[in-house]
Amino acid sequence: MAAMNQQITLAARPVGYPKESDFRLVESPLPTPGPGEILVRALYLSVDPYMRGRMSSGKSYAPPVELGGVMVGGVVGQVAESRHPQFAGGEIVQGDFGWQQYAVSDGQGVRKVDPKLAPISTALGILGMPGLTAYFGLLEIGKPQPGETVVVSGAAGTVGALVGQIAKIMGCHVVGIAGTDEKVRYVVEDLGFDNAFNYHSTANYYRKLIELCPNGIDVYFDNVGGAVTDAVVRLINVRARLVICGQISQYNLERPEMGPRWLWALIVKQAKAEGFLVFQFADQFEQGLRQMAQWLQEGKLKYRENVVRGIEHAPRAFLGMLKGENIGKQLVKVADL
Ligand code: NAP
Ligand code: FER
Repeated sequence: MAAMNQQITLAARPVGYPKESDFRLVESPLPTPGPGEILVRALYLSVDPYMRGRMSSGKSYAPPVELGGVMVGGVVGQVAESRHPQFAGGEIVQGDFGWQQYAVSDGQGVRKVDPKLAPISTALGILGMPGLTAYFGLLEIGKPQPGETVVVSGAAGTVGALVGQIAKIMGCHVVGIAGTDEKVRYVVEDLGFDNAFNYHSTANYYRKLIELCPNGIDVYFDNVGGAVTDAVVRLINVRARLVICGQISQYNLERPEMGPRWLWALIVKQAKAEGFLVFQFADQFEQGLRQMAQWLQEGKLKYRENVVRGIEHAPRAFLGMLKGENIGKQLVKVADL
């Protein structure tokens, strides 16, 4: 029997929270690379919040996944066959190959991964898109200064955990907001945040923030939006910077909540709220990755991963990530090196 390629496709466009039945595991014939192409064997699939947006039909920075199409996603894999002059068989690469065991690529947007630098899975986390999001979002848009107070929501997540640690490197007072007591302990005890609180068990976010941010808030790195953000904004200082990175509290709502009612605070505090997409910094990615790798090697940055094994578990891992069930970057291991 010919070798087959297992893929996870989009079976239905979700309404509200996605369900496992919105995905389908299918088998298709193994693709073969043509001239100038490579065949990549997936080792790790990434699971990220932005994928929720790509499951809906609405227009965004990238087209939606088609019904029946392979789910999008970053992948770390090995070149199984190369007919491309710049890639050799056996090399480790990272690219947007989607949730499938094998993919053919013309090499566009494919990055070589150095297995000696760090574990190859980090190319989807700390040394990949989420790491770059934390790095450029905080430093280029948040512009944290020593002694300032930085608050980060989604604090124990892939991006948030790095934002807090980079803010500590910059000499800031760092307060995190996360969804469980274990996550709160993780960011304070393991990652060195000054303080954190659990937004599920805290009744009054505003009062808690007054207690944890006695000098007000200079930089807010927002991963979540909603009521958490409403409370943070009431405490911003003059010339504060609000970095709008994500709004995950809104991604699975059937009807989005009311928009922000806090723009008045931006006037009074002469503050700035700025949204960004990590890709706008593409021409600086190399420098960002170099700096993140150096901090990692110096032991100044820590990270965690939550790895499930088997492509058939990718949908479950994705749904779990959206609900905050994991600590650390969620990955799906598809094959051994
Ligand atoms: P992540 O934080 O590792 O995982 C998502 C986390 O969101 C969950 O662990 C959960 O943690 C939290 N969450 C889920 N529902 C929530 C709700 N209703 N309210 C508050 N928190 C909720 O994911 P990530 O990859 O690091 O991404 C973090 C954010 O950055 C996302 O909003 C993502 O869309 C955004 N992002 C933006 C860019 C960009 O270019 N702008 C790039 C990458 C990521 P809890 O247990 O704490 O609730
Ligand atoms: C993300 C959330 C949203 C992300 C990108 C977007 C790369 C962009 C959304 C849009 O353009 O509609 O986590 O990560």
